[in-house]
Amino acid sequence: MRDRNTFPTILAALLPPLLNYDRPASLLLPAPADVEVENACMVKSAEEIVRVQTKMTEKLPKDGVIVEPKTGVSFPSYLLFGEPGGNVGDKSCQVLAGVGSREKTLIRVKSIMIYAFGLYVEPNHLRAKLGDKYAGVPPEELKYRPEFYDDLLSQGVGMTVRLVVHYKGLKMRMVRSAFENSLKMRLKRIKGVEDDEALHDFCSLMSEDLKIFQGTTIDFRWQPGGALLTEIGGHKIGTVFSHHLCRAFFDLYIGEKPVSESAKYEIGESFGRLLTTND
Ligand code: DAO
Repeated sequence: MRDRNTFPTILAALLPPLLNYDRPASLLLPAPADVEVENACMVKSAEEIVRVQTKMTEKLPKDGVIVEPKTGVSFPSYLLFGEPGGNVGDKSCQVLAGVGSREKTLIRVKSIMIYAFGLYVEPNHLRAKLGDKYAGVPPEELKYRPEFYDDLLSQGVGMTVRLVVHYKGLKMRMVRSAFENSLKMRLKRIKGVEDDEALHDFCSLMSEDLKIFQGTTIDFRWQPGGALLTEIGGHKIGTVFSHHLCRAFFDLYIGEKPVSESAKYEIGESFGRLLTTND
């Protein structure tokens, strides 16, 4: 039988008219049953989510957002998932655990700010996967334990990284090639080979036809079952099934040599707080 992790497939390709695609919407296949969010945090009220988020990060969202200080980019304190227009009570949520920014140095002197990012987590999923092992460990201590991040990455906790483009000259081909290089190195460490079909599928989603601008959001969501969903400007671009790819992707933000060390520890501490509170 074909193992989904060995033979990753792009399962979905949604074709937003705004993004100038002309592939038929019938290419969108239903997700397999095990992609349903287990232990999903179903929404009771927006106030309740904000309360959980505030406890977790000790940052008070102002007008429902938290601002990344270096870029001034605002991140909503939570993301809701479910049918568009459906009841709020039928949606699941992820809460913001930390924010950071990505700088690159050009020709060794000039530093440019490429994007800001925020990492969101599904609180009940995190507790279900790692509560038994880490509840009670002080968050300020937990954030420095490499084993904690290894567990987060190997357990496949439901998380989303949202990038918000800051650099005005950014093109999709630059994003694709930067991800390809960064992910190859991480796959080599995780899987022993630097290239695979999933990475190829993932990079092929980032077509040059997709136009991005300052302020465009790019979401990468790790879904149960080892699925990496990409959305650009709120439009689903595709899903690639591969545990190794999901792990390599999130390793960029909470693994070894992360994009921003301060953001990684902020996120780790927030996760620690979530594991020690019960709501
Ligand atoms: O942060 O390493 C990473 C992941 C991907 C970065 C995507 C954007 C990089 C663009 C570089 C442009 C340089 C002018």
